[in-house]
Amino acid sequence: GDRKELICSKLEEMADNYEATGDKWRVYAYRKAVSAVRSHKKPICKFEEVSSIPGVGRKLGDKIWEIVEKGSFSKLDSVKNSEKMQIMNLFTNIHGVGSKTAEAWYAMGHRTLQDIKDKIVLTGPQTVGIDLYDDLVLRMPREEAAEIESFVRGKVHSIDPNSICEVCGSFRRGKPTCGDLDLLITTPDGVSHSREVFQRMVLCYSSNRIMSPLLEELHSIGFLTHDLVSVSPEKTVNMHKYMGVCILPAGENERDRRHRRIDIICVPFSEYPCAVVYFTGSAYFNRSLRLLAQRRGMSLNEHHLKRNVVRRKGEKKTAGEIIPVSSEQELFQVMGVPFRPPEERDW
Ligand code: DCP
Ligand code: MG
Ligand code: MN
Repeated sequence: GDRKELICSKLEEMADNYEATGDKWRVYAYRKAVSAVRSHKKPICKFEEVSSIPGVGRKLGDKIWEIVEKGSFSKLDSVKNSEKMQIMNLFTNIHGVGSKTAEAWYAMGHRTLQDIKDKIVLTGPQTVGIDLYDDLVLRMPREEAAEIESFVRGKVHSIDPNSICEVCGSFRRGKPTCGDLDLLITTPDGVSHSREVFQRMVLCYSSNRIMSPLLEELHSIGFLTHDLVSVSPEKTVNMHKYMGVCILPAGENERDRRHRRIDIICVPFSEYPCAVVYFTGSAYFNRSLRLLAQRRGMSLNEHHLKRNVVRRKGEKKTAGEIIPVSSEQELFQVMGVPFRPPEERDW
């Protein structure tokens, strides 16, 4: 029979292990292979079928074939069972802890969350990450993400009915589970091609009149329970950014609610299209899109698309000029890339 789901879950697990050790290239290769196998239309029953899948090299092909033949993946089993890997996974699953920090803690002899609590001076976000470990380690079902989204959207619109509140991230890409909820807020200003000074005024308006009261209300009703990062536009470039933890009010029939991660950003209307594309991701897709822009003498980030950017040895020689775009579609079009719906933006 077809073993696609088994193959994908084993490769995905291996990618997670490599992520915990900081092996970015292997993470990339394994994730890419997972998506290649997923989108492969025919069942995988013969070795030739494995090696014919684009994006699967010979080495990974052998591994996939082992899973098809034996139903198991010996390399995964040995890596997964190693004490070090289990602890690296434990540590990197703490919010705010990457592979380098985990590695350092391991080298210092720490082995459990209790060791970390007792012996490490943690950052604010890491403290939240440990306190809420059992909740934050889980991805939430799409349905719950939708509930959170409509809850916050309701609050946003009661503050300003004209503002736009768009859910981005993995939710917008149609994923069945989400690591967090990513919300983007903006207010139409009717003058989207206006000067930068004006845009900043508009952002400060949204930030003061929408974001600040929104966050205050969400805190006061107990929906936002912990803050991770909060950066207002005075400190950052044209973006009000909030990262935190929320919990939905318990309904009549729900089991106990869990804490969930939420990110909310607020941007000026003129930057909305670039911000939506950035915040929708995936991070891999964003990287490809930026590289593509570079090859065409443009540059793309979460704020702008620019033209006439001259680079020498990767270094920018001219800053270029902003190309105003009014929608996602227009952004793709100006870049000369066929439009891709969010569901097709994993790569
Ligand atoms: N992003 C990016 N580069 C990063 C981090 C984020 O380009 N290093 C962009 C693309 C992501 C989006 O921001 O899709 C949201 O970031 P998340 O970390 O919330 O990632 P996702 O929503 O895609 O996945 P998850 O379900 O794990 O939250
Ligand atoms: Mg997300
Ligand atoms: Mn996020």
